[in-house]
Amino acid sequence: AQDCQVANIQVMQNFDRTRYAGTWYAVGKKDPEGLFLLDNIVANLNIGEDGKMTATAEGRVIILNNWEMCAHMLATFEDTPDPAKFKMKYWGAAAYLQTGNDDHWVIDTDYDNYAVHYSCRLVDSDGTCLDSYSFIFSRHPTGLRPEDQAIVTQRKTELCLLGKYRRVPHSGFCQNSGSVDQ
Ligand code: DAO
Repeated sequence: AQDCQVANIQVMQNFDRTRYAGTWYAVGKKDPEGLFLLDNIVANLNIGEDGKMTATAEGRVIILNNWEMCAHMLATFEDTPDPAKFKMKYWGAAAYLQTGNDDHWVIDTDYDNYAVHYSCRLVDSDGTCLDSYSFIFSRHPTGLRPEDQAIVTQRKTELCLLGKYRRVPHSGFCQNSGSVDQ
């Protein structure tokens, strides 16, 4: 059973950042307030020679109400005492894109097929999360393998976010068009 307390959320045990590195396609997303990345979201995670994790990411966004583009984002990760919990500082390659400092928690991954990410931006006074976002990542842009879907559904339930995700399409937008800031 889950009590929806942010402090009680279970994260990946014995997390291995080296195996987490590489390309992940967002195939599902629970949006935060003031949603930013819409779809065609691809993250590339790197481990530097100093062992620190960094990322580049791209995704389709709409800014200034009506301007559709492919956002190129950069992120650095600060370690915490829990190896699966990071503080992620992110900014856009262009100054008008979103910047922020969010938690980046790896809830579960098999490293080769799926990963469940979670970030709570605002903890309520009762200990539950008031504003969260979560990515379901796949190594495959086509989506999750059927055998991974049950475990991902279980993790969504434990995060108290079951039913709050949407599918993230990959239409090739960030390959084919729209990049004004690279
Ligand atoms: O879409 O509103 C939103 C939340 C996403 C925040 C931007 C994150 C950019 C960096 C992503 C790195 C992914 C590992």
